[in-house]
Formats: sequence, structure tokens, C-alpha cells
Amino acid sequence: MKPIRPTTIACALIAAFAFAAQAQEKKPADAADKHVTLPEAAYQSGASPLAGENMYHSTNPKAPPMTLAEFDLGRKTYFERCAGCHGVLRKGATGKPLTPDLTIPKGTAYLKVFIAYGSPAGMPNWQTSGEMDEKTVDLMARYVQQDPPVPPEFGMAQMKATWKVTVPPAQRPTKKMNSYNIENIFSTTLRDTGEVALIDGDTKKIINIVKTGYAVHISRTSASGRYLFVIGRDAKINMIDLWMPTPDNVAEVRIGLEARSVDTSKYKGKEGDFTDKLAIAGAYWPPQYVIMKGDTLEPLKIVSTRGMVVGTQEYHPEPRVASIVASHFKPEFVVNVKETGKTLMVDYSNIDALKVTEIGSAPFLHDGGWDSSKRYFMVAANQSNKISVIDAKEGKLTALIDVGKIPHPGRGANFIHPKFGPVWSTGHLGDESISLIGTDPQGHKEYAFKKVAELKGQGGGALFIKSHPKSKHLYSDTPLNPDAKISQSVAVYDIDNLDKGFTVLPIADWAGITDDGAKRVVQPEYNKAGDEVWFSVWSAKNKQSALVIVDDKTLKLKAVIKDPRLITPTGHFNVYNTQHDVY
Ligand code: DHE
Repeated sequence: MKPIRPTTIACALIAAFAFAAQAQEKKPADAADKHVTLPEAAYQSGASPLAGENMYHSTNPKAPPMTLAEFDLGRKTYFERCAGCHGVLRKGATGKPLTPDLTIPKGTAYLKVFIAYGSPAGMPNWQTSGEMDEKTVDLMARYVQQDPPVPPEFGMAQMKATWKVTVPPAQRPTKKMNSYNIENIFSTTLRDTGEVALIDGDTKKIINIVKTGYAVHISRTSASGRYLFVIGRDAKINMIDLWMPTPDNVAEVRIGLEARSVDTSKYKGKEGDFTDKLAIAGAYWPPQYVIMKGDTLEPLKIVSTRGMVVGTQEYHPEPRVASIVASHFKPEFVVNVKETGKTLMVDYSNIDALKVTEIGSAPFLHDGGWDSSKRYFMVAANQSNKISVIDAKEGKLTALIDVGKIPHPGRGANFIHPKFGPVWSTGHLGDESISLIGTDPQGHKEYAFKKVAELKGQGGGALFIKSHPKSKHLYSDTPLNPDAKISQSVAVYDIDNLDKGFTVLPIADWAGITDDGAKRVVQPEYNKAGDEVWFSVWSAKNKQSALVIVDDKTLKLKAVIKDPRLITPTGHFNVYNTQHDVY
């Protein structure tokens, strides 16, 4: 396989996937030994938008010499390839810490071998895989001995400078001005064009392609279902009004330099009605979350997440904000912080006297979703191979449950198991298992918050799993599996006959794409009725992609959406299911 030279985030990720596949081909024995699997390393080593930022840089007289040009190239390469795993300040995350106190004693020769050949703990073999030449490896070995450059902070003044309300609330429609069934609209991420496609779930026609942030990541719906909030990796949030004759942007703001998560207030009860009142977004850099006005995105409150790591109680300077959800029980946002392994219950009822309950669980918190009662938030502590269960009613940790290797649930899938009652499930990046966790402490007490069963999936590299209250099926994708047959198909289970194993649906084949794209099948998402399941067939920017829709009853192909504007589709978010946390 020919190595691919990345120039953008997208290319970097795809190159990383290619690298993973290639490394798998070359070093199978090694791959099996890795603590961090190759798909995981490839997934995490996506480029950071910080590569282009000006940074403060101190010099370390003990570090080997570098010219400014070499340093700048090293910095760019670091943020494109290394920061996702080793952290912006090189304090370590999925990868080991790389601060000068550790790297200088090791020396250039040692570091070069490490970078060139990788390690059994999951460090990619950058040179032998063909991804870096000898010169770059030498440069990077010297670069990681310099003091890490520090990107700038991003406070209220910077946020306000990026804040735009293109259609103020007073000029927006007072009722729905289109004939779309907006509850069944899908917002599909077009990752590499920085856009979302709004697709009518009934007619399967594209309603609009809306410009959003760089390397756009996820969409969330406001509590009323009227507004969509979309976040890009450059921390830009776009707010889309679905009542407009053609739904489009009405406001935008940047809340940092790099980010992944956004949500809006959903509580309505005795403490007040917060429907559509507030929005929140969490940044990777600077490590902070920001509460905004729900109808204009005006930034109101910035809170840093810097602090101590659970367990060791060591200071961490860049704990990134991972998943955020809005509680249905209290006026609270549930903010999950990666490196410190803490879940913050942020009470937004009075943001001038913000109350935050800090619940320690395990590093590194990543993605998660509600159980079917929406009381328990189930979040993956992915480097601890655990699911942490947060009780949103009592504001406490209910359980820490051992699951498979590197759980990656997306929002997870809830369904009624014939024996164990309501369960929540997750697939894994690091192995082929699907873990089922009992979630009904009332009706099925003996199974509650225990791993009650394990299904065998197609293979590792799973990212998203999904079911629906009206469905009898459970779908699990495997887009990061190095075997194309597995990454281009999904496994489906009959919930009433889980012992029968899975049926494979050849989604990418059904898309009928004739060119040789990667065609990774990613993220099952149901329509509002729960009788169709949508998948993205994700190829590189210059290759054809598609959306494939499966009839959930018959498991037969129902529709394929192909359009030259559907470039690199990845996640898709059905308005109703996102609004009501149906999964
Ligand atoms: Fe995601 C959710 C972070 C790469 C598609 N991703 C999340 C969440 C986090 C996260 C913290 C939870 C958000 C929430 O619920 O509030 N993702 C990261 C990364 O740090 C990572 C590993 C590397 C990166 O460089 O960004 C990463 N993610 C990807 C992809 O490459 C994916 C597959 C394709 C893409 O479009 O970027 C991808 N992530 C998604 C999707 C969700 C998500 C579709 C939402 C799932 C859901 O059902 O809600």
C-alpha cells in the first residue's frame, strides 16, 4: 500500500487509517501485543486545528539545537500527528507524557528509534510504516526535547469577537415557515467540507447544505426541537433555525481553539422552564466549558476544567472536555472531563452562582448516553476499559463497570433483554465484544449496573451501536476495523434471539459506489418512527460517498442517497431522537 501524505485533518485521519491497515499487514504479531490497538491509535491521532495557531514558546538550553524553521515544522507535524494522543502540552493522554524532563534524559538516538519503530504500548511505527522519512523522525526526536509551545487562551473578549447573530430572535419566524416534518430531519456531518447536510427523512431529499466549523463533528437539537447546534473541531458553533422557510444558520460563535461537544438545556420542572434557554459547549483547548444564551449563542460564562486527576490527585494542565449531556431530572449539564476522569454536574439554574458537583470516576472519559429511564448517564472511561454510571437524580457515581477493551458506545444502545430486562450496551475499539449492562434497579435488581452478557461482534474498531424502543434489532458498526469486509458492513442482532449471533448487512456494497473509496460504514441512526436505519458510507474527500437506508423490519435495502454534495458524510442526527435522547 502506498503511503498517503496528509495535508488536512481529513487526510491525516485517513492516512492514519491507511497506516493502521498497513501496519497491521506488516506486523501482525506486534499488533496483537499492543495495549493501545492500532485502530485506536489511528483514531486518536487525527490532526488538531491548533497546528495553525501562534504559540508562546520558551527555549530550553539543554535541548538539542533546532533552527526556527525546523521547530515550526516539528510543531506543525506534532499537532497534525501526535497531539491527539500525547496532549497539547505533551503531558500525556492515550500516549505517554513527552515533556523535556522525560525526553532529554532519553536523548535523540533513543527517541528516533521509538518514533521510527513504534512500541508495543501502541506508539505507531512512523518511519517503518512509510508515514515519516528519516529526516522527519530526526526532527521530531529533537522537537519533543524542546519546551512544548503553549497555544493562547481563549477568553470572553476573543469569544465576543467571533460571535455573530445573523438573524436576531426578533427577526426569526414566529411559527414554522416550511412544510418539512422537522422531527424527521437528519443533520448529517460532512466532515471535510465543514458543512452539514439537512436531509428530509420522509422524502430523502437534501433540504440545505449549511456551512459550519472546520472538520465539523456533531449536531445536537434544542429541547423544543426547533434549533440545531453544530460544533466543528475549531470550536465554532453554528445555530440553525429549523422553522425558517429554508432552515439555515442564525448565529455562530467560537468558544475556544479546539472542541468536540455541544448541548442545550432540557430541564422543565419546579426549578423553572429552561427549554431552549441555554447552550453549552466543551473545548479541548483551552480546557474549558462555556455556557451561552440558547437563542443567540452569546457567551455568558466560561469555566476552566484544569485541576487534579482522580485517584493520583496530580495537577493536569489540559483536561479536555469530552461528552456533554443535559439532565432531564435537574437544571444540570453533565460535563465529562477526559484526563481528570471527572463528571461535573453543572447546575445552570443560577449561572452567577454556579454550583458544580464533581464526581470522580476513571480516566479518560469520552462518549456516552442515557439509559432508557434517562436517569443514569453511562460514560466510557476508555483507557480504563470501564463504563462509569452517573446517577443524575442523586448526583453520584452508581457504579464503575469493567467492560471490553476501549469501550466506544457513541450514545450506546438501550433495549429490553429477554432475561435481564432493560440493558444499555456498548461496542469496543479494542476487541470484538459488545457488553450489555443491566439498568433496571427496580425490576431487575440483581442485574442492575453489572455486565450481564457479552455478545461477539464482527471485530474490533467498533464506534457506534444503536437500537430503538420500537425496534427488535441492535446494530453495531466497525468502521475502524482494518479488514475492509468488516469496516464496510454492519452486524445486526435480533434482540429476542441474541444467542443466534449476528447477520451481516453489506451496506457499502448496497451503496453501489463503483470507485475504490474507503467506504467505511459509520453510525447507525434511526428515523423518528424507528422503522428505518440510516448509515453513512464514508470515503475520502475526492471519492464518492453515500447514505444507505435499511428497512428495520426486513433488514433489506430501502434507499440510497447519493449526491455530489455529500462529501465525507460521517455522523447523522435525527432531530426527534436527538431531542428526546432516543437510542
Ligand atoms: Fe468523535 C462523539 C471526540 C473522532 C464521529 N466524539 C464524540 C464525543 C467526543 C468525541 C468527546 C462525544 C460528544 C458528546 O456526546 O457530547 N471524536 C472525538 C475525538 O477526540 C476523536 C477520537 C479524534 C478527533 O480527532 O477528533 C474523534 N469522531 C471522530 C471521528 O473520526 C468520527 C468517526 C467521524 C467524524 O465525523 O469526525 C467521529 N464522534 C463522532 C460522532 C459522534 C461523536 C458521529 C456522536 C455520536 C452520537 O451518536 O451522538
